[in-house]
Amino acid sequence: MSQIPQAVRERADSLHQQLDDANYQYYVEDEPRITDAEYDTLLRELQSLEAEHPELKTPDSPTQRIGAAPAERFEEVTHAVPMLSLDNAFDDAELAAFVKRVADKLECDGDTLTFCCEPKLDGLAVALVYENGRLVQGATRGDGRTGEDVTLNLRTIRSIPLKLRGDSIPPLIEVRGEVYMRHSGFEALNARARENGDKVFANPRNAAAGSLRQLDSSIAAARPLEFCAYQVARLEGEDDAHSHSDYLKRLRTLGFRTSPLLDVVKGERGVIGFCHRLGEQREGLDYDIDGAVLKVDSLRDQRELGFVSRAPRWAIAYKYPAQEQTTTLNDVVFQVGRVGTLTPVAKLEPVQVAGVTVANATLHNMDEIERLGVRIGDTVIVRRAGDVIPQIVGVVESQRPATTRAIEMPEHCPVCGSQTERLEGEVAARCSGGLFCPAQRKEALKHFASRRALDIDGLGEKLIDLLVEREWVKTPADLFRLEAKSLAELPRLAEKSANNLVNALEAAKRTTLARFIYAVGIREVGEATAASLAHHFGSLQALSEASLEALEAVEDVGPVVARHIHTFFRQPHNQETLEDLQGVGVTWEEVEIAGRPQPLAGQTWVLTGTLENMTRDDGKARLQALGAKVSGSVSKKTAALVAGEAAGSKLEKARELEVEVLDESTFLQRLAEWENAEENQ
Ligand code: D41
Repeated sequence: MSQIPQAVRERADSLHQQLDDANYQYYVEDEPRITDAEYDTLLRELQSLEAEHPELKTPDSPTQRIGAAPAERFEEVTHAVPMLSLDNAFDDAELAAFVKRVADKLECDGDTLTFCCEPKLDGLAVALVYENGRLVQGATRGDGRTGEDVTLNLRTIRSIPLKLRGDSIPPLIEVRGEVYMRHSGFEALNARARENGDKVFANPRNAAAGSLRQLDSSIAAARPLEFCAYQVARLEGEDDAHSHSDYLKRLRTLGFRTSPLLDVVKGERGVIGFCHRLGEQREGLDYDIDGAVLKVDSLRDQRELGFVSRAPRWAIAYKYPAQEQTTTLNDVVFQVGRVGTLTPVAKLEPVQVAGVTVANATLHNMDEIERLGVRIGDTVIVRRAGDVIPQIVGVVESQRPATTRAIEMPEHCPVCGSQTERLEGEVAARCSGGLFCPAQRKEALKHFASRRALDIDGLGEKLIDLLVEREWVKTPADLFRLEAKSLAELPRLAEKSANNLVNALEAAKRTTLARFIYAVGIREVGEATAASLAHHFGSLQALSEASLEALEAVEDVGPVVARHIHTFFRQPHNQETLEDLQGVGVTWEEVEIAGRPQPLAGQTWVLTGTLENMTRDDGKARLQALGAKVSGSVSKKTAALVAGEAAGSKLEKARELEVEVLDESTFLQRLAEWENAEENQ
């Protein structure tokens, strides 16, 4: 065996330690101190040292998280201590009853009882056994008595220490916790699967379960799994814990992540308060929780309370209403959008999902239907999270009746009867009727009148539907020919609001070129692109005459959008509409284009999370129009991070690096200031 030079050994040890520390800072402390790129550089250096000197390659090396040779099957593992299940509580009264039961049994006052409260992660329970600080076995819960040996897969998870930290390492410890996947990791995984034409997962839990059950651990290694510890099931050696929360503290010092949201509270009020507070935070978390777990904190009390059947008397799971339910897909209808896009909408057997009755869900497009393999009559999984439109995320194929039927794209528009067409390379089919189709006419008018377009006050969706149905309005210009006298006859409009509407229409005639371009509804020309076009060309005339090459020269305009714009201005009926609008008095000031200032030139910005009032692409385009570069990752050079709802690791990183963080409303305000400064030039 070759002698390893001392310096090499020391360097390897130091790298090993730095990488372990980085994982600890990232996963346990939620405070990364080095970037992913720096981590990778250290890891590669260690890998190359180990390649030169294979003796350095110990089983607990950070390089050993890459997966091992595929197994043929998982071995069975009998849990030394059974993994219990939990009783459930579904409301405050059941929580109160739990506290009372515990207090009665202990013959004490419920208000003095201390509870350790944790979020209930929606993943998979696993048990990890460490001997003398080394991970020797990891198993799934299975039926609670026997599970499967998934050690090789668990070893790939960076938040599971391969070697325990600190200087009070027990000869034996069994740690239990949940393996789960964050939304950000899940979305990225599904996006990759979609690109490769692979099967996508219905939710993060299924993705985590599927990953943990991979016989080839190199596949598991590529999945963004995480681990959060919640119990010490066995411990030999020094043990001075008196409470569950003492154990959780010990777990942290040993190198495990425990929930940052856990809290120790007193009595019924404390427990109920925790569950409510957590419920409010739930939407904003980057991972799924399905409730809270409430545990009597004192270990002495736990021993006294003991178990009933397979569940401890000293703990309970408080369950939030499920965000997913199964129901029957009764039918699929097709809705016609502004540019004629036919969107399949699922008609469901009404079902309660997270407290709301759901009877419709979006199916996005035919590709999605094909991907899900869903048929009319199927039992489907519906998901409703937050305020988003309910979605169908999966099919229960085992419950498919013999009588299902395929979902077919209609050959004729359900609204106007025109032929439908599906163009090469597009996922959506469209009605070819154009503005002849009342559905498209309505949607086009709604868009035209909307706040970011011509902003016509008082012209709501219902009113537009009515105006189109009565055929009073066929084109946007018709709006400006409406008279207060006739409007006042409409069932929904009193004389006063008819007058107000006419005044609002008059006021809306004075607009900006950017708004006007956005309002006329060119395919794929959003607010930001419209603003770029207005600035670039300066006049409608110049824009309408621009060649494809000239259009593609505009920042943010690619070949597809350029073609849409080009085609739009070459349709005689669109030209007529534009002339007609100018004829009824819609005007704007020509935009000064030379020497446009770029207040953000030289700056790099990052957008993360969900924005409510714009898409991330729009935000990006508007920043770019101001001269900024927009990047996907936060670094020391980032000028500012815009953090929408449910921002995750990028936000953490920005805080760590003390990069300025803007919420959406501040961002909008700043954009408006900069953009107006430009317009006033
Ligand atoms: O987050 C969880 N899913 C979670 C599950 C948690 N935070 N704590 C838990 N505590 C227990 C006891 C009280 C038995 C130590 C649990 C579970 N059990 C559990 N998970 C699946 C079955 C039981």
